[in-house]
Amino acid sequence: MVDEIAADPSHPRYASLLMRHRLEIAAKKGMLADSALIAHGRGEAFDYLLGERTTSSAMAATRQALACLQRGKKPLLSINGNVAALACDEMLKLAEILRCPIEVNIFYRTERRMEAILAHINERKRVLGLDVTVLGEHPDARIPGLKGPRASCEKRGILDCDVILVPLEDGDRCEALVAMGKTVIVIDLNPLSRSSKKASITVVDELSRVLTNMIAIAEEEGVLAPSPTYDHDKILAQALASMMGNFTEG
Ligand code: PTJ
Repeated sequence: MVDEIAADPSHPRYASLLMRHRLEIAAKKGMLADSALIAHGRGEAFDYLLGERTTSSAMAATRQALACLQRGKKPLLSINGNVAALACDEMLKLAEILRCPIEVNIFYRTERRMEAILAHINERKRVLGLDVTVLGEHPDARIPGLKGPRASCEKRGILDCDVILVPLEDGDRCEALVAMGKTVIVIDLNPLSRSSKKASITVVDELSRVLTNMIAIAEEEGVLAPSPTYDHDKILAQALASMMGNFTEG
């Protein structure tokens, strides 16, 4: 049933059903954390309030994020279970455009999940014929200030990068990365989350929409210049106002 609906682009809930279907497939492959669907459901609820569209403040944040990634000395894209399930191809395409590595870095870390996620990414990389370095298999460093397996990372990847994109990130790790002096770019539909507040730049928009926008902008406009007047708190307040506006409009 879901297969049929997810395969029919004329269905009014096509985009949403497709994302759920991708999560179902990823769950069967052992890629997801037990709480992955809870996290997705929370994201869906915020996306409803947003009107399932990219707002002008989200687009401003997307452009600022892209500019910082393009101008970084060592940019890096971090990928977790949900991100690999929902937008693996887009992450790979963006990494190829930026000529930067991707690192698998998961919150609920197990060897089995790491293997399943890395296998999925490497398979999609092969199918798409992209030349992207995929890190995470051989962690040799730790993110300072974090305890447990979620601190594991690669020195040539997350430890040494200067600009990092961490979609759907947890608050602790976001704070730890900021404390390392990195420019931390979060994609999170919840403008009130700790990650959203603590990041250097937060895009309050749905993951696959953000990545599609970034790829299109990079292809059409080339390298962007960051705005010197970019205001993180103002962008978050505008995201929240967009949700409240939709709500009061009924
Ligand atoms: O694969 P792992 O082990 O790294 O775990 C990944 C999850 C996402 C399960 C883990 O990081 C987690 O529990 O995340 P949280 O704390 O639930 O935060 C996820 C945030 O992402 C929430 O604020 C959601 O609103 C938001 N979110 C969920 N789906 C999307 C999203 N934001 C943008 N696009 C989405 N598709």
